[in-house]
Amino acid sequence: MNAKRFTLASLLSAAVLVLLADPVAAQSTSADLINELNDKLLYIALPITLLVEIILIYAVLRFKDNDEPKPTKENRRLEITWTVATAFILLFVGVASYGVMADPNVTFGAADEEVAPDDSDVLIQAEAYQWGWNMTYPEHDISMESSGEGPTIYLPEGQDVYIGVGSRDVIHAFHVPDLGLKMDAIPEETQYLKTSDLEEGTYQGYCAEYCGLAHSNMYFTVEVVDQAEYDQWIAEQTESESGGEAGNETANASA
Ligand SMILES: [Cu+2]
Repeated sequence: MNAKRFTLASLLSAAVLVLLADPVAAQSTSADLINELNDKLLYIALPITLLVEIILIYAVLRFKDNDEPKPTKENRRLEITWTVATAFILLFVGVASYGVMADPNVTFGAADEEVAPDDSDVLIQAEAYQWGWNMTYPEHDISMESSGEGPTIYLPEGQDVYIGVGSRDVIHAFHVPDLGLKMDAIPEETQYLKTSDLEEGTYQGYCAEYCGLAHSNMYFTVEVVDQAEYDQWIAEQTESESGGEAGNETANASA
């Protein structure tokens, strides 16, 4: 195979790889931003990998019978070229990453008191413990403990969502991979996640920090639904919290 054909074949296979690596449609702004950055870095990394591999294979084949190899003498042009090229690549990676890292949909991380979502926003507190989750909607007095498969939280599509992540005992982590959400759950601290433009669907959540014996049981489910269904769910939960449980408590107290 001559050099031209080899280069062409390499570039083609690189293009195929990029197509295969293309992620499915975004499920939230957070996931969107992270996947886009991943793509950009892949576009940069592939040609560099190819260039290095091609030079390596060329050198091996071309000089394999050379018994007296001579080192390359000083080559100012070559040195300037690779210094400038590296600077450009690093600059691109830095700027692209900063754009994503500075986005509140990826790193919101405000301290306790600073979060003041609008009335239209959704606020959830996710408290981890050994070994489960206590999910609360402070604005609606809804509270859910882990049982069996773990709690299911409902989120409305198209709204800004804030999730306060904390822990009752040791360090855990709130992680919903498909929504691009991940945050450490640290005792006596609440760190916030923010996301928006959620896609309707069911998403699996995990504890992503090994936290002891039943760490693997720390599941939860995120159900993204349309606004009407969300409002209905909130109404049902509020009813059962105020009606059902309060009723039970009075019944127990009187018994
Ligand atoms: Cu955990």
